[in-house]
Formats: sequence, structure tokens, C-alpha cells
Amino acid sequence: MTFSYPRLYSFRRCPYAMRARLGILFAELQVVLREITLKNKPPQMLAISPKGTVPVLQLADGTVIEESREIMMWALTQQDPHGLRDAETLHEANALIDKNDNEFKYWLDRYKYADRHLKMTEVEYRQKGEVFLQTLEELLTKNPYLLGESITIADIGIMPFIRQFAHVNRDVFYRLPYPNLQRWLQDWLNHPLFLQAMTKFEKWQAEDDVVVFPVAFIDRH
Ligand SMILES: N[C@@H](CCC(=O)N[C@@H](CS)C(=O)NCC(=O)O)C(=O)O
Repeated sequence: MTFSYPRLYSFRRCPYAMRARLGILFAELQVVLREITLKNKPPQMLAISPKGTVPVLQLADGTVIEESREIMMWALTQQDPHGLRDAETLHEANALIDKNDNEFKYWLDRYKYADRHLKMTEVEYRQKGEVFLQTLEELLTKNPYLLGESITIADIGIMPFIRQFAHVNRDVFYRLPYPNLQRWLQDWLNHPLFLQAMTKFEKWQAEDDVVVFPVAFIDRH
């Protein structure tokens, strides 16, 4: 049975892989999950995706999807029971994810590893990143989720990166003047599907039994 499931190469702590897993969970799909480590990537993954980044999804027909946004969108194109690919906000959601991936991530990496990037101080890197936090705060002042009353791809596509930013220094993050963003992040950290997305798996070995993700469906609320 399980051989027809798509196969997801994933790494638990990677924000891109979190985005892909959240897409799969919200789409209520199941995949075969292969947990990898970045230091020792399995040759089976590199054979289908030589660029060597996670997540990578291989469909039953052999098609390989090797960008997290595309995996998220693929999942929600199969089925979207919770309406995350809302047509009205799709354009705005994509623009926001672009900003996250092309601008915010740059500053996030530098803030996280300020000791390796000596051009600016940690505080300066954080402040550069805060420009995006301010955009999100403004959106969340109007609505409970980034683009309205309900969850869209913008929320699941961006949340893992805000989590990472917050976790560089939680005390500092929760003292910043972004109460709506802090509330949104806290809600996400307690969301049953986020908790399910963060299930721990042993590193995959070729001889292992198949691991199906998610093991079971749980209620979204
Ligand atoms: N554009 C890619 C980026 C994925 C990415 O950079 N993932 C990181 C882990 S968070 C990775 O695999 N890096 C390769 C490495 O560290 O060797 C996507 O959206 O899927």
C-alpha cells in the first residue's frame, strides 16, 4: 500500500521543511517521511535532487519537487479542505512569502549567526529583520491571521521563520513592541497541526520500515 505515497525527505528543524510538512498536514495528505541530517544526506535523496536541500518530495510517478513552496502548493492543490489557497488572497500571500524568503531570511541568518557575520552587530541584524516583523504586526493588528479571518499559505509559509527569529533570543523577542505577532506566534506554537509537524522521527536508514506521516489525522482545532 505505502509504495504509492509520495516520499518526503525532511529535516525536523528546517523551517522550509516545516512549511512543507504543514502544507501536507493542512491538505490532509499522507506521505512516506524520510528524516535526514544535513551533515550526512542520503545518496537516495542526492540522486533525485543533487542540490542537496530539504525538503524534497518525490511523487509516485517519479516527479521530484525540490522547493518548499512548491511542495506546500502541490499538497494544497491536491486538496484544500481548510481553504488555505484562498483565491482572493493568493497574490498577496505569495508576495509576502517572497519577502520572507528573499529579504527576511537573509537578515534572520545573520541575526542567528551574528558571530559569523561581523559586518554588523547582532542588534543591527535584528533591527533589519524587524522591518518584516513590523509589516506582519500591522497585518495582524487588523486580522487574527496574516491575511484575514482564517489561515492561508502565508501563515504556514512564514510562521517557521518567525519562530526561528524569536528563538534566537526569546526574552528579547517577547519584549519587542509586536504584541499581535507575539500572540500569533504563540497560537501557532500551540496549534495541534504545528505540534504534529514537529513530531520527532529517527534518522532514516535504508533498511528501516516505512514511516508514514502523519501517522493519524487529528482535528485542526
Ligand atoms: N529554496 C529551498 C531552500 C531549502 C533550504 O535551504 N534548506 C536547508 C535546510 S533549512 C538545506 O537543506 N540546506 C542544505 C545544507 O545545509 O546542506 C526551499 O525552499 O526548499
